[in-house]
Amino acid sequence: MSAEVWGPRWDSASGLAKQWMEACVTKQSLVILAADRYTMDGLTSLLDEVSEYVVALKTHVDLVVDWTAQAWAVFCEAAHSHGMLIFEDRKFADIGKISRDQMGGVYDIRSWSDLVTAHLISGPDIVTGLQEGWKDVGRNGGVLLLAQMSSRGNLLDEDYTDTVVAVGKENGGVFGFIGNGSQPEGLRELRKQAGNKMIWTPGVNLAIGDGEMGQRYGDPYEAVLAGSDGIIVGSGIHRANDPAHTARAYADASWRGLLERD
Ligand code: 5BU
Repeated sequence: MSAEVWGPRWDSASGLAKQWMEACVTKQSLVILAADRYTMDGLTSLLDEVSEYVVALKTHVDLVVDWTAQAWAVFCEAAHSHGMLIFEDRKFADIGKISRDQMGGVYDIRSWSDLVTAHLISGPDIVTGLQEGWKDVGRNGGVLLLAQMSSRGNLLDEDYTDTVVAVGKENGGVFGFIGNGSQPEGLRELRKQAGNKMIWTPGVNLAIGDGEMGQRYGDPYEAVLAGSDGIIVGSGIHRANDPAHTARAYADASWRGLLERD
């Protein structure tokens, strides 16, 4: 089944990419939940409600007002036990050495994250630094480089995207790229360049159009058809009246896209 739905990329995938592809097939979903809730209780109840349809949990650890290391460890353990990858959307951007050290610190991201985001603006050593961070605690992880963003007026133009992809696709520490889910044409181009790397896309919502403060939304099914391997959904799920029912709708749309794409 996995080889059928993922095509030739299945055979050449390994490590976290293969784990992701397999978990998507198990849950028949490509949904990454952007769990942008601000309390541990809010996060925990959201996770309980939607875990059946969610394949990765995207966090902003510094949003949580009552964060403690112990409560966070329990929360991460729950996500892992539901077969999810944990993805801290930290958008690292510093030099390699500081990025490595920022994987530790108060939040100790290296000890619970499987994936993190980074800008490539400071150069390729950021990927080395982040990988060293995971190595420091005997864990493996993967970096998602921001090749595009979903917000209007962002400065990641086509030349920048091309450079990020050219550098990132040759780097074993790079799991994949963030693409703009609101623009299928741009995603199609990104897919052509990205080789075997993953493309995960924020800026998707079943209600397409403009979001808050410059966020833009495209249709999740269209994003997968255009080349997205994972749809990042935040408010579309966590603000829904019935998050479980809605998460299922996103899972179905993403899975249908994967089955139908060439
Ligand atoms: P939303 O509620 O579905 O709009 O949440 C989107 C999430 O994805 C939110 O956590 C952002 O930090 C994240 N995001 C994004 O919206 N756009 C981007 O280009 C990147 C991340 Br990178």
